[in-house]
Amino acid sequence: MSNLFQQRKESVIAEYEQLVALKNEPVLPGNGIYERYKHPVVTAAHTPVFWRYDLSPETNPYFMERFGINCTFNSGAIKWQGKYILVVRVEGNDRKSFFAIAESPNGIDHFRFWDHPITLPETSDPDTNVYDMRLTQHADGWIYGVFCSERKDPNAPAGDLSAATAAAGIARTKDLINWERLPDLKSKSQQRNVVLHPEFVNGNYAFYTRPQDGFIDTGSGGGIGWGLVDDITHAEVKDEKIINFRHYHTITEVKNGEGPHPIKTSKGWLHLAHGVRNTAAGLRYVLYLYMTDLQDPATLIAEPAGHFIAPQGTGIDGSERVGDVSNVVFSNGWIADDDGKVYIYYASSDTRMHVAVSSIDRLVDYCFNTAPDGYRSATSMQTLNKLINKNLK
Ligand code: BGC
Ligand code: BMA
Repeated sequence: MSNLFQQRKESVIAEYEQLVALKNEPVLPGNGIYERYKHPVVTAAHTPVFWRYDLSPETNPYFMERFGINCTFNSGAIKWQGKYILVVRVEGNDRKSFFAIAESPNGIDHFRFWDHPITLPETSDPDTNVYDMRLTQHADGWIYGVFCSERKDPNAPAGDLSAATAAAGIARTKDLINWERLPDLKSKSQQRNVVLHPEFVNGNYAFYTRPQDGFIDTGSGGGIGWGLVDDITHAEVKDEKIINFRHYHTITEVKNGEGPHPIKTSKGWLHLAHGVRNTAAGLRYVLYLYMTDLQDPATLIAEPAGHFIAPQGTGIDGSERVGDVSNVVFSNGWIADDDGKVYIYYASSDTRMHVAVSSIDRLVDYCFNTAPDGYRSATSMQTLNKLINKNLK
């Protein structure tokens, strides 16, 4: 065995072990709404060494990477058998993404991947790429993973290699190991950011949808939709109504979409979503919260103005603002723990995963006690003056 092989192998493994052993800590005092954590929780470097390297000196004498991992982001989340589980969107150097489970004992650090990525069965029309899985432990006893399935647009003109179609893929499992693939969701338009509501609604399954005009353009799509489905094994949304609208000159002007499924609280359903606006530097993705009625999850009851989490520069691990797709935060996973804590898992710039920690009480307080958008500079000023006057009285 060559010296080089042995040396490189030892230092690569040592670096990996050091990374997964790193203790995380909250960044204080923060804004009081949540605490960000100092280090990303999952990065490409958290993927096992035996995924990236051939460990045999005979076939890999230089100990070089044989399967490069480009990034790890947009993860679904669930608490499962006492462990904090992320279903991570892992993207290889070849731009294809797949799902893999990373597990932590405490939700904030020591995330380790399970040995194998998830084997996700294909349908008769194979996906080119799959990404952004939302996990739902449904009242029917299954854990569902709803994700985006992307395929080349069969009607693309010759020479157009970018035209694609997006649909909601559906898979389910009881053990997070064996997954059954169901037919993709049928609806009137393409779909991305589709999420399964955890409870039955009048005996039906309920989906949060995001109708869109094309692969990218949400155009007349209006916002986050809601539709009922009677048979999950042949899911079709026939009627979609918009429950959370996009608005001019807000953080959702260009697009929005549901994050993970909402959390049930005594004051209503607590939703996490993303909003997108366009800028001279490209699209800017931020996260926001809204609440809907406990009895009717499709009725909006509170929506604070503006973003809840936006990409930020943070300390030693570099800036959330910079990555493969810069100026993006995106979330499709959070965990409401038994003690009322909420672990919000978000990706920055399509590159790495972070956690912010809050509680149901704090997030509900934020939703009801942060003023809604008045849609004009003057109304924002009124909101601010009200607070200043109260404080200076
Ligand atoms: C990418 C997604 C992206 C989508 C729309 C897909 O090809 O994989 O990350 O959200 O395009 O831009
Ligand atoms: C999309 C999402 C994400 C991604 C974001 C920014 O529309 O579905 O996959 O994080 O764009 O690139």
